Amino acid sequence: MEDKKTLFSAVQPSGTPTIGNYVGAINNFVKLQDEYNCIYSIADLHCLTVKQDPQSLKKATYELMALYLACGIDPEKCIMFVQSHVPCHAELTWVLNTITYPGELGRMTQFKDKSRTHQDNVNMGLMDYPVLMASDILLYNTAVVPVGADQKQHIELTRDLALRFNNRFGETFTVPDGIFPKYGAKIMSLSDPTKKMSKSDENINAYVSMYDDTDTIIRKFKKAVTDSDNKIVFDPENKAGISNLLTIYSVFSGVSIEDAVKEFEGKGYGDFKLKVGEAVAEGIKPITNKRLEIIKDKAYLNSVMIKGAENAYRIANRTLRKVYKKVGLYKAEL
Ligand code: ATP
Ligand code: LTN
Repeated sequence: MEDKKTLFSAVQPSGTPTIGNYVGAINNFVKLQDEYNCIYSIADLHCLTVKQDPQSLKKATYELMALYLACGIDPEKCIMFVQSHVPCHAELTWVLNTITYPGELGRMTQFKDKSRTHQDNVNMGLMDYPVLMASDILLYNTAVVPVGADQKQHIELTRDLALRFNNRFGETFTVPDGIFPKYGAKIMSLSDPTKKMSKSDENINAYVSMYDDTDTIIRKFKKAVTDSDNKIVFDPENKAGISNLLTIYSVFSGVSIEDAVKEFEGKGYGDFKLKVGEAVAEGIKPITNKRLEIIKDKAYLNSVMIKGAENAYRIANRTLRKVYKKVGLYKAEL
């Protein structure tokens, strides 16, 4: 690999990815692939922390790899792999667990939220989720991690664990930085613009899936909750719904938010919502066409996954051996 910094990120194959995942993460994965040595994972082990239908999880994993490729992530430039194909992730998690305190995991906003929404299944994995995420990142000497704003706390914990380990056992891990998109780091729900758009929302009108067709996308934007004063201005605090739509429009049309505000000056919300829906549908259409092509080619998709896992394993295993040595695990050699 060239002398570039390493970048790592991942998306969970839990349900269908939304335009929030695209704007907050995948779209930036594509943009950053020339500047860094990029490693993009599909975090299937993370998914097990909430109840999954095994068949759906399997399908979603395969489909997410097709989406990565359809969005323009290039397997010749980046390492693309499925987390569970590289056993080092689970192994490093065990070691990092021994320097992590239950208090710091219990404080995590995502853990508290998911404990509330999945009351029937508050399991140890849900609590340990951020340690597995730290392992993902630290195995690859990662310098930067592009994620949406909701992952800020997990990146902070990753930094704390890297520093704690380095202090106790000597310089081992690179301490990573999170990078967040300037606009769109938190795309909001279309039915409640005070809430994050989430693929696990039970109301399907709350999110636009990357797998939705043109009519569905336009219908969902028509229904988007806004306010009643009919002014199109960018003010996320007081006009969350309209500002969210402006952000989405800007990302999908390539027009800046300032220019979008000018474009819609004096127009009604109905017109505006239709234009946003059309821009998103137009942006998603070529991705969908490509995705449906790629999905048919199982041999190609599997070969990308296998090559990715081999390349990832080579790097991850080197780090894991170093960690085992530092903490004093005996290695038998002849
Ligand atoms: P779930 O809803 O199942 O908890 P999620 O979509 O929140 O899943 P991931 O699939 O792991 O979680 O998210 C992958 C990436 O997408 C992360 O970088 C996350 O920050 C980003 N992301 C998720 N939702 C949004 C959103 N609404 N706006 C911007 N970025 C988002
Ligand atoms: N927890 C992340 C997904 C994720 C991730 C990672 C992101 C798993 N491992 C490593 C960046 C780096 C989420 O967005 N829910």
